Amino acid sequence: MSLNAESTAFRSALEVIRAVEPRVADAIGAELADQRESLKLIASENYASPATLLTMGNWFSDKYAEGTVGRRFYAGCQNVDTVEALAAEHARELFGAAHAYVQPHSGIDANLVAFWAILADRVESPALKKAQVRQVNDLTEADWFALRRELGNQRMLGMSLDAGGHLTHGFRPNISGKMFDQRSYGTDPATGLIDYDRVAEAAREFKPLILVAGYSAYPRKVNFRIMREIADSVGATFMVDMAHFAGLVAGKVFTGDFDPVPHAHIVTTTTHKSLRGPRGGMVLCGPELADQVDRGCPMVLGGPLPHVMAAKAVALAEARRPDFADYAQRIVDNAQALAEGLLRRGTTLVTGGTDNHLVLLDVSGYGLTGRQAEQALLDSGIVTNRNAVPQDRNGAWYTSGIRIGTPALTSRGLGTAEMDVTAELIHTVLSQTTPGANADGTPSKAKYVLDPAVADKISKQATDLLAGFPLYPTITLS
Ligand code: DSN
Repeated sequence: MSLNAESTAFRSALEVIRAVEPRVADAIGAELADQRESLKLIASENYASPATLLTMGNWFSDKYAEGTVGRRFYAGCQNVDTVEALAAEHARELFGAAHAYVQPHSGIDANLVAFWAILADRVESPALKKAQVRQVNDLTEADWFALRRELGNQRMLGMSLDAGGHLTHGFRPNISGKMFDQRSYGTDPATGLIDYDRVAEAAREFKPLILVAGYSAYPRKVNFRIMREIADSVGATFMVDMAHFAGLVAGKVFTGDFDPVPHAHIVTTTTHKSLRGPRGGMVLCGPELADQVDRGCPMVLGGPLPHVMAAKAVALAEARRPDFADYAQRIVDNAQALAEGLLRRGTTLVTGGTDNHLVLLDVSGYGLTGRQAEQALLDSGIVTNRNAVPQDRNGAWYTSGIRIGTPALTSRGLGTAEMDVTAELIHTVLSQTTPGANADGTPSKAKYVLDPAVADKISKQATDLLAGFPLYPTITLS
């Protein structure tokens, strides 16, 4: 594709949008300008390719397509079948999975599909068999009542939130916490690492139906072979949510015991984080759970989004190219360089470093809460997010941590030398920020003091750093 084709496509699209609602066209242009100028270190964000972005803006959006490929509840789905089948084929080939379901709209949706596939397989199917009926509508009122109680009375064991687990792994503010009786495994307080013996002990005591592995703020690899052995030892279904590190699995940075696909009964992911695709979700599994997974819509999902499934096909095709493995390795090299740069400057890191795409800073050493640090960094052109650290004394709102990740900056082409500069910028901001006070003089967990001249200087240095690595270099909007 030539330089001009991408620019022409986006410029033309904006012209069409501007004719209807110019403020939206302006906001789209402003968002590109903001993303170009800021040092994006949010571990869950990335930059999708122009091809992936363009695939989402078309008439596929207008089509209803409930059902699965070749078996729809609407007529006229032949072209949707083409893109959904392509996305699933690319996903199976890329991850070496027997089955791929590409309809989930997000990570939470993918997890809900997985939970209900497991519940259907482990709880509903045996109940139907026992009652000698084919489907739930054929159950007596009494049997249906008993099944509903049974479905709502199952156990899940997942990683605790402050150790880096995810809200959708059975925590009360999320639907999963209302569906399941949940217990958490944490990390070793001394090392910050998962203690597999403790996980096994918790599994033996709690006897969960589902053992969940996966994280959104744990900076280390997980040994999925050991986790599977633990699941097997208590008869649990082993589920891995690889939303954060799917790109590292796709790029063969995580292999063997660290690749979840050969070890888990079911794997869920988003497609837009380290995988660098469109916003969305996906489920991978073996043949045993495939039929139940394919019932995701209408079980828990609204109608599939064909334009997004088409974009998943494009992004997954990109991830199957040989250069994606190089990209995935550079994500980890960059995260390690960033961690080393911060450690050299005296920053405290949870687990003392990283072996994936993210680094978790404990900013209490700077005398700050995560919220104060996040805002001071933002003032300085560095976009991060605050995050709890293990045994966090500041709770989930203010926190004591800052989570940073390298997928986005690696997509822009920044390398290990630039990560050292980034570490210097972060350290300068944090060491020059002090906690603020409330109006009554009491210490505030949100307010902070940072000399605007320092923030401006760091912002300028961040912009200078990024100038050598233009974002979407083929696209000029004016
Ligand atoms: N929002 C994603 C993250 O930032 O990790 C996961 O939900």
